Amino acid sequence: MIARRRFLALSAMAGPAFAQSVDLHLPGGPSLRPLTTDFPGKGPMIVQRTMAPLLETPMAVFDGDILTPNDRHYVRWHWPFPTEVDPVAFRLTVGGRVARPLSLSLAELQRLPQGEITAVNQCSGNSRGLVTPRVAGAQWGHGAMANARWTGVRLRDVLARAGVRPGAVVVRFGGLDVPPVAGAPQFLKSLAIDHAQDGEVMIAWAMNGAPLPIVNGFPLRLVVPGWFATYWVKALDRIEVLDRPDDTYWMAKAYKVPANPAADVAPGTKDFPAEPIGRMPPRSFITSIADGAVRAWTPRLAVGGVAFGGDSGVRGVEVSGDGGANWVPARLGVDAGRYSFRRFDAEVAVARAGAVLMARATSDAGRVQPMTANWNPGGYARNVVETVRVGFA
Ligand SMILES: Nc1nc2c(c(=O)[nH]1)N[C@H]1C(S)=C(S)[C@@H](COP(=O)(O)O)O[C@H]1N2
Ligand SMILES: [Mo]
Repeated sequence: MIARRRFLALSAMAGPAFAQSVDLHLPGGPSLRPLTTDFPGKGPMIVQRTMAPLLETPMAVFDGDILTPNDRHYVRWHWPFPTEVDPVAFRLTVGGRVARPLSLSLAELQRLPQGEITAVNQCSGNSRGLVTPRVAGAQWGHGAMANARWTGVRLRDVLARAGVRPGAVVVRFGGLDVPPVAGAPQFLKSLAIDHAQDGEVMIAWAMNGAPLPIVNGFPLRLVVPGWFATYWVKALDRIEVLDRPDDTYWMAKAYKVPANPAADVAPGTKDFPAEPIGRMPPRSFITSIADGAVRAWTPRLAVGGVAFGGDSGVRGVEVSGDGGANWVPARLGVDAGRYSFRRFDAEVAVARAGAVLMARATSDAGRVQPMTANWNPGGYARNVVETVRVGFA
């Protein structure tokens, strides 16, 4: 499945050439971003930062197939990514509180029962650039998310092969990326032992039937359906079973949210009970019309987009053409499983003066997108009903 070749990503080092730019309509600051095609395996992507790369998927990409093409899947690294991986020499180690520590080649791993799941990979800080008052961090628009069909093996089966010993509390994951400065914390993330063994968490090597692009974690990554992408460790090469909670930086200090279901505190609040971010709430995005577009006048406007339920499926999507005063139910497209994007389409009545379009998803778990935005200092877990303004010529 994985070609026996090395991936080189030298062009990413050379300094991208910027041709076009994209307006993300961010309220708090400069909102134009350049587009680049200079990253390996990637088509035109919105540059938020070149190294370590933060590349955003343009919204129009989500208006196509519900599976985001691999060459448009967003990219986020905390530290410079591994630019060269030899898939033959590569080993995945499993250690800590296990009966039989493992060192698995890709071929050995791929002999375990294989499976597939379609799931949305969404950064905890997706849409952070829309958060008001403004918060620090990558000023993403809505494109720090992507949907893909992932192929791999169950984490549970790998752990069973190693034999988890009594007293296991969490499973910690790390990848090939190393911090460039001494003393900076290696990117490590952990899941509770029961979650790690739920049969859904997966070690994947393919995205939409092709090997993972190097910037998306070649040769292996963790897939944690329904959970924010911070847990989806890329270039995964080490798994450790711990007999205590993980107190290292990326679990204990970073990616903490207010300990309430909306991850919400009053703007400016610094001290609050916090917990590691986890499951995703429902979201929906209008993709058929760009924010700020000007169209020929029509009293009824066709509106389409994508929704996902977060940690459950999409029960329904409503669309409004008048800023939320009136709503109509949307038709839902193909159901590719409860963790996938789901297409929606509707027609809404709009005023001659302009349309204020909104979409509002309800998850199978009964969670509805709120009309007012949450706020937390990390700008995490935004899921407010978003607005697309359209003018008529
Ligand atoms: N090894 C490694 N894995 C990682 C990260 C990282 O910095 N290093 N970042 C995480 C975060 S915060 C996100 S949003 C996703 C991004 O996945 P993508 O680049 O494939 O879109 O990778 C996750 N996995
Ligand atoms: Mo992220």
